[in-house]
Amino acid sequence: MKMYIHAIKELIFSLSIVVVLGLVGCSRPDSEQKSQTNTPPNIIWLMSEDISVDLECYGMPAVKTPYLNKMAAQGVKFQNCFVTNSICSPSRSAMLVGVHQNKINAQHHRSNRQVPLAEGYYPFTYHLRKAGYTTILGHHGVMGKGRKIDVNFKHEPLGDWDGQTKFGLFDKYDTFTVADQPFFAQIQLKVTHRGDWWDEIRNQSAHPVNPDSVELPPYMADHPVIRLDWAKYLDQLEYMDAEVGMIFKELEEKGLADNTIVIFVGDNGRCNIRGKGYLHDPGLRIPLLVYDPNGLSGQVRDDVISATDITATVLSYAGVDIPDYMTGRPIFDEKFERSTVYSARDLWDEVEEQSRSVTTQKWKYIRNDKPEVPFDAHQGYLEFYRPAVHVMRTLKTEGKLNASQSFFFQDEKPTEELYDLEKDPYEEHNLALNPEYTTIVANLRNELGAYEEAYAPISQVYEPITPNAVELLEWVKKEKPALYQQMQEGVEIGFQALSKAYKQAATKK
Ligand SMILES: [Ca+2]
Repeated sequence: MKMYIHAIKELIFSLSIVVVLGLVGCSRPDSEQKSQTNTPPNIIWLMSEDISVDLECYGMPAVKTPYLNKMAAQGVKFQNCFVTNSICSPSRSAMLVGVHQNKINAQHHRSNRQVPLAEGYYPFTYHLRKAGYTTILGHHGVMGKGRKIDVNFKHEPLGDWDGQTKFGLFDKYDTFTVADQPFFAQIQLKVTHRGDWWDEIRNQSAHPVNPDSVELPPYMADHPVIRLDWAKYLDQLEYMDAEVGMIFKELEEKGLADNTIVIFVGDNGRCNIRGKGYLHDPGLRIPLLVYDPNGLSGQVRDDVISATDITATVLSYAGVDIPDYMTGRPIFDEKFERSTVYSARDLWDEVEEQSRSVTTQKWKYIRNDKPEVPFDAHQGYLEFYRPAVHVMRTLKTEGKLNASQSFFFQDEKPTEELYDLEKDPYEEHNLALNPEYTTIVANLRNELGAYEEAYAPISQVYEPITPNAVELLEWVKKEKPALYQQMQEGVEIGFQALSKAYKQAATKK
């Protein structure tokens, strides 16, 4: 079968050379020429970790992202693209199958890693491979090589897939070549994920972002530690932007630029207050840029897009019929129509959570089924990674937070939230209990109920991986009191290094 696909690919490739050569010397107008070749396009899916719409081309002050700006200017920029869950693995699970994660029972973070996908569901790479694509994971030139998968069903990075005994997602790692055509490459841009490298990236930057130039959202306290943390985040975005530039350069050098579509997205929102882990705007709204050398240029779209639509779009570019089971739809299809995105937040490490939301272009409705779990849930892992939370907890005890800033630190969550995203983009005014909006709340509540029914999990199996962050935090508190104190002051004390030290200490015992 593999041989057969390979032979077909070689045939398609040689035919495409004939087609291309055949065009030389013709005097058709440009636009007509573009639609003449039937060569399937190569597709590159770049996925940056933990970012909201914080790029220069989305209006973020103090950050310079020239390569992504160029992508936006020469491609299509989506203003209202939302993930279906604001944490890595559920969001990635949804994108890899093109189906809302709740429907395939992949909603609990880092769970069900030994449970095969239900019958009839496939990772989208399965369809691409059937259509003759070489599927590639990662890239030799990006930090950590960009091979993260992190999905909540049984899988292997490489190898064949039949969903019963074979669970491979990709054909190979790291490098796309002319001979791989048509190819699909998914490249993870990890630098933007919080990690021990953030300081190093900032220190090595020729133009570190000036903390005085950043603009903080109003729900964050204006404090030097928070400004510096924000500047560091923007430094990582700049590094990531350069990685994007490097990939475009490689496409040019290898002569692949004219037939390679590049899609850029985030996998969930920024790791900060109201971001990753929350159904508020910074958690759900991700950048989406699509650059098609033979497609639309300089377009901006305001309609709502679900991250699962990106998956369907990739299949559509590859000429694959969209499987009936998919909840995503191709965004460039003339019949594309979406007015709402359904998102959910469930388990994350030790924090049992259940919140659901419906987002439209104008409205965001959230239903919190566990209001007793506060937004600031003191989650072990996040204690290492949220300088702003530590600083703002202190400011709260000193009575120095305003209403918008205190919202995140309430003892309980509201049961329902409603925000007017057009008038109140920072979601500072919860309208859910305002009698003027009763009808809107009722309609969105119904809409959410319909989604819950349509996307009800096909199975209730639920096997989470036990996280070690809670024990690690206890250990740091007991064995490294000075570091623990620094953490309370907003210093990122290094989760990875401490995790290693803790494991070593545990082995010695
Ligand atoms: Ca992520």
